Amino acid sequence: PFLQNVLATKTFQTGAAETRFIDDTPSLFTIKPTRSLTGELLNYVGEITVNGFPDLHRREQKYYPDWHYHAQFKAPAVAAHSLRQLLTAQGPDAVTRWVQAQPKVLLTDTTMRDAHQSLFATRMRTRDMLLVAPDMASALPNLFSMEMWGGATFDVAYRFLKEDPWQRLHALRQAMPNTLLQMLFRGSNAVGYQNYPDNVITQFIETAAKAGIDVFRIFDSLNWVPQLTHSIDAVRNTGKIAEGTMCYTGDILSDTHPKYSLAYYVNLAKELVNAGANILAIKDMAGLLKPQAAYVLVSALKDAVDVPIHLHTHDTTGNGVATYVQATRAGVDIVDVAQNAFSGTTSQPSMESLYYALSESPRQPELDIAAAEKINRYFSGIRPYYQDFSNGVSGPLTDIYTVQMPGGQYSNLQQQARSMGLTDFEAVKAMYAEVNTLFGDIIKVTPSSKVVGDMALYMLQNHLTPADVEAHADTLDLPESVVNFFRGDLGQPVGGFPAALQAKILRGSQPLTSRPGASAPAVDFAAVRKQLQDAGLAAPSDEDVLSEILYPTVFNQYLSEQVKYGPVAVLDSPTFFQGMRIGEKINVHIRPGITHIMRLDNIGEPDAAGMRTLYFTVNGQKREVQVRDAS
Ligand code: 3PY
Ligand code: ZN
Repeated sequence: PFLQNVLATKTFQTGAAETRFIDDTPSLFTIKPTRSLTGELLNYVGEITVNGFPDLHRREQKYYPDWHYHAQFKAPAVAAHSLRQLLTAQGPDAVTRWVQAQPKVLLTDTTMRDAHQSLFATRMRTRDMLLVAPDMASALPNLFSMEMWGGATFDVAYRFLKEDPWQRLHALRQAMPNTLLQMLFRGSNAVGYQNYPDNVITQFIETAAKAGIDVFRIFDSLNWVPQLTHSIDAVRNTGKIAEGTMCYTGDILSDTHPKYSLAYYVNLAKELVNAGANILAIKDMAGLLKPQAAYVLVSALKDAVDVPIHLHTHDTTGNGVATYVQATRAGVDIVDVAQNAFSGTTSQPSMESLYYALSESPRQPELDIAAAEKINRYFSGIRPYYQDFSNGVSGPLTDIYTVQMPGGQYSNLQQQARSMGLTDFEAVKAMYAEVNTLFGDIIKVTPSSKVVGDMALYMLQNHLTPADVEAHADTLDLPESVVNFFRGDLGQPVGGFPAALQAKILRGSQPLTSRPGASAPAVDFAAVRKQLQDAGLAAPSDEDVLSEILYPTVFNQYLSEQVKYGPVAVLDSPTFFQGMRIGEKINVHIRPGITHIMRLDNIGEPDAAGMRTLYFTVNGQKREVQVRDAS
């Protein structure tokens, strides 16, 4: 019963803003709503106004600096070489041949995925993407791709933004028809934190490809190739582009991390290309790849494999642009950058800075810099909406060269630590590095980075040293993620597990040495579909079924919140995150041709039961909403 209105409600998810694009694209609203749902939206606005957004301190909505964005780009001219059209017409090999034959370094724009994941805990809303997406496609027609999905965006969309990530994908697909859309895929962990059975991985890839993903960047959090091959095969079968990915850790030019030598990466690259990767990605998630190392690594890879090399870094340590310049000199084909306002520190290096850093280079990217700077005005305008979720990093963190914490983890672990009463993040970072050594110097990226983070917090909370853990691991109540890791649930780390520690942690039980996905029973999709139907979702799509499999609790919470609060994705971001001020008036563009004008007239005092009445005027009619004041 809680799902009665869900189908109607779900169709609103992309019904975003006052834009020509949205008005001109009625197919975003495939099912007509049966009623206006204003009451539900008022419930949401009332709740946030009184009690604040979950995880944020309640306070009155801020006043934002005035900002203006009037980019008037021409309608998306079909670029002379729309890679998306090339992929559709001739397949992935035609795209990679084109990339290799042209002389410039190409760019992937990560603003809509990794940049906000790494700066603002993944909170960028679909509405704020859709308002600029058609302009971005017009202004930046020569990008290799736009990374806008995958990683943490999937569950955060449902969990915190109360919107459907699949709808985001469909809407951006429509908004940028000639741009290759790229996602980050965690190999056997899909867009989750655990291994999934092979049939779930295949089904996810097929469904995402159908919904509009063109490039799948596939990585494994331990660089364990057997965990990648199934996903690479599945992507190849869809005719889309498979980027086989090596996660970079250590330092190839020093002997401090002997497992992660140049020879190690060259061999790994060959294995990935032999496994069918169309492109080879280097994923430097913590910003450890120094400029000269980038030169050496890319040069060696260009000699070793004959596919394009795509380099991803984070600017955490402050040398990102220098790393890209050296990689460009060595012949890297594609690099990942973000718009100025969403670049730097834990995010990607700036697109615009890199452009200027490569002045006079024959490989300087094809970029209309004035157009890019105009697009950047939009992102500068929305950035303050997300400031509350910032990780607080304001400059380079060179200690990350030793701590090796991924950009995307930096803010998450801070929040996790604070919630456990651990306020000294420097101590957390130091312990993180010690845990890494204790675990045998492993690759740290989602989800293996979470294992290291969980263990560091656990040790700090329990005042344990690495020596204590080595001595007493058989009696300690270790975090579940740590025990699962040592059991082999995430796969096998480079060089194997530290044997003595593993034996103690597992207390006699045998670890897995084979790929967990191979032995996991296949999921029965029909049964999951039936379960959703029984719960009241009339016609669950393949997308709904996958969401239910990956994130059952989060997905069900999302569905019931849709019933309670309606299509909250249509609200502007200041209202969505902070509610309304008394006297404030907002326009809510529900769907083409339907705009509600809402004003908050007053807020009553709490009654004996703690309920406040909020008085609104909606399209000239008085409306009241009751909200429990949780303070
Ligand atoms: C993710 O898996 O979400 C990442 O961005 C890893 O770097
Ligand atoms: Zn990243």
